[in-house]
Amino acid sequence: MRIASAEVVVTSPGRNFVTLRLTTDEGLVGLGDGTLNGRELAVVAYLRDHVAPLLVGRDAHRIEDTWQLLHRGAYWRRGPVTMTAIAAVDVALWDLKAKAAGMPLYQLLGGASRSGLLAYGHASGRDTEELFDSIRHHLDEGFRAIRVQTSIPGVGSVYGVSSVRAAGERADHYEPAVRAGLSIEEGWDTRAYLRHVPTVFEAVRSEFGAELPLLHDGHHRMTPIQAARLGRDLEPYDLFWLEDCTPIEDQEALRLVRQHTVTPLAVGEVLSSVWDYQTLLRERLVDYVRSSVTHTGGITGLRRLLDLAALHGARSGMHGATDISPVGMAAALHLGLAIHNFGIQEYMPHPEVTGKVFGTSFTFADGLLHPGDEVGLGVDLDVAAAERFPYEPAYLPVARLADGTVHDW
Ligand code: CS2
Ligand code: MG
Repeated sequence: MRIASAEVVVTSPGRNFVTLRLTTDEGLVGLGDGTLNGRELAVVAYLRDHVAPLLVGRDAHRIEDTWQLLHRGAYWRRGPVTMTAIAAVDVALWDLKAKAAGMPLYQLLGGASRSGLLAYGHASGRDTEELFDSIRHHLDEGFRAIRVQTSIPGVGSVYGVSSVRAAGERADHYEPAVRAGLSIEEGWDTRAYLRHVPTVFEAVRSEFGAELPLLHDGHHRMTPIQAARLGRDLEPYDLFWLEDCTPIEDQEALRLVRQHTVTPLAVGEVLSSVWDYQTLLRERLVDYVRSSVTHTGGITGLRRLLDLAALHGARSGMHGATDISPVGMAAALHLGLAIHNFGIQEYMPHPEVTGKVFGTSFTFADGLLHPGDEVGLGVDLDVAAAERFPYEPAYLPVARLADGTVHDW
């Protein structure tokens, strides 16, 4: 089964997506997600100009060899652009191999380890009333775990809460990448945030009870001691996890957080390889690995990382925001169904228009996601429809403190 062509499809049904489409000499098609939010075209160039010429003519069955060729053979290793490009190739090859074998990908990865994947949804609000409405919406949709993000009094628009309300859209609809000429700037005040967030979780617990798994994303904004304080102050509300509480480049920072709180910690959506986790896992500084298939070298790269995580008592918590395409989400579900140390799956459904380009077979019912039983990944890409939604530059916002200092968004 030789690779006959390698196409990079860029489309924007609702938001920008990059997909690698491999076609074999037998006419089989394999898809891989290469979407890197706000820097999409860097991966497009990496794939089109440097990787695609290496793939044509290769034996599509040699997945590990191709992974090593793209990782070691590039000489320059790791990083979000490289590992997203490798991921697109890897997932497309796994899609092909499962199609050639005539089975859903999860069967090829060892079969199902559970009946479905617990998913968490994004509830958000500018105030408690809006937040409660959003939580009720998600519970009505069947979610059994909820991530809670709110506005911060006196801070203006912040991560996780929609500041623009488009007609007909739910108040909690949120797409962080803004289709504007340049990145918009938002304010930030960590001390106001630290005072406010515990009061929000107190209100949510008293309204929705003690059992509902609740998650929160600190989105890389706190210093180690601020994160330690928030983790401690949230302990009475028994969070499923506190995510990305500090900028992850400083891995040792989590030692200080661990010293002060038992609130479970999730990190890693901006990390892109198993090597990035050595300190985090060896020292058991993380409970949930947030890396995605799309940004961590594909199924091959992430499975290796999750195997190491399993040795250190950590579970998966794969990134599943809307910038993970339907192809990337399907890959996450197949891997998540097969691994033993599955924890939870983030699920931010794509807008309806995305379905005009991507046909998917994964399901969400009673709070559980399932990849479906179509052969391969179970995702189709309509290339003609993709052309009707041309790429539009979009940037993630930037955060600035009151004195103008750039802060982690
Ligand atoms: C966030 C993401 O979902 C999350 O946990 O951290 O929404 C993140 O901001 C975007 O994926 C960035 O592209
Ligand atoms: Mg996050």
